[in-house]
Amino acid sequence: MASADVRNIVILTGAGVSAESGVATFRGPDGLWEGHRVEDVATPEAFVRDPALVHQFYDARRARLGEVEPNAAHRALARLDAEWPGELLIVTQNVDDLHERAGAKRLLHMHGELTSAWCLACDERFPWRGPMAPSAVCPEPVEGLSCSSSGAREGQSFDKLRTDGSVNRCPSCETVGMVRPDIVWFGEMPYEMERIDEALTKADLFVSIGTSGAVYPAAGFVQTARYCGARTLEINLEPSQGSIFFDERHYGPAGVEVPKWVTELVDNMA
Ligand code: BV8
Repeated sequence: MASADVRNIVILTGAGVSAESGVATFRGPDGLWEGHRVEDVATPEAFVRDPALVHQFYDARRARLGEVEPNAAHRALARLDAEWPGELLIVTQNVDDLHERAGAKRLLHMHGELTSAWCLACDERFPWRGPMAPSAVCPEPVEGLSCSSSGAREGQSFDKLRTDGSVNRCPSCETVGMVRPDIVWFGEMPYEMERIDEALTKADLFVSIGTSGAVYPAAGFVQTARYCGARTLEINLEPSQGSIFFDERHYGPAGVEVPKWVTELVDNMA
């Protein structure tokens, strides 16, 4: 695909782009998600039914971020982002922070982020690190030291925390127990759909990387892009559920195929 006539690019990524970093993909061989049925951990109903289980599930995935690093696919996309003179938007379904840790800037998380929290009492969103489960308490206070390790925000004094010990406290309205993961669950509206649609309608090239094409509306983006005249490329370990909609397909590990594709594109840039 000659890059000469390509100006505006939209790249959709899924769990496959983080697989080589050791982040579990969506559905394991047993169809379960890290041992859980999706409906038990990634739906608003599940959060009402068993918030402790949902917090435990996301606290574990948030902690895992500290044990993984971006891989060659993340780095190649960050390079393309830095060097591409035309429009470029990386739309990720992933809630991990590996794209931005690799340096990608023109990036949006349509399904939310593990490192972000949402207070249901005051509707504020804010960065979050560490556990969020209301049962998780702050470690014994040490004079003058902020307990960033346990989810409290920088500079937040201890005194207030000691009142109930829970880390699940909103930094802006101080409500305890109403902070939830800032993640788009099934049945909830994905983030920034207008911005995504606008980029899809202007795209000359739509590229899908490491996604099974099983979850909508993301799985429908290729058809929107095609309908608006874009050329379409799939890079995946195996054909996805939407592979018939792609003009070109590169099958193999993202850590190999993505750097190859980026080098070809950048080297042939006009
Ligand atoms: C909504 C956050 C209203 C949580 C996620 C139309 C038809 C049917 C159903 C629906 C429909 N429209 C809506 C639905 C319902 C539902 C849905 O799609 N259900 C599916 C299961 C049938 N969708 C929703 O509920 C969405 N909301 O529709 O709201 C609306 C309607 C219209 C317009 C706007 C709004 C919300 C969905 C979002 C749910 N949240 N994530 C969390 O992560 O904790 S979805 C989650 O699952 C991921 O974010 C991702 O989106 C999806 C997983 O898919 P993949 O990332 O593709 O991962 P998977 O493991 O499946 O595949 C990995 C692929 O990588 C494989 O192909 C593999 O071969 C490949 N691979 C593996 N290793 C490598 C590799 N490739 C390259 N290299 C490797 N090394």
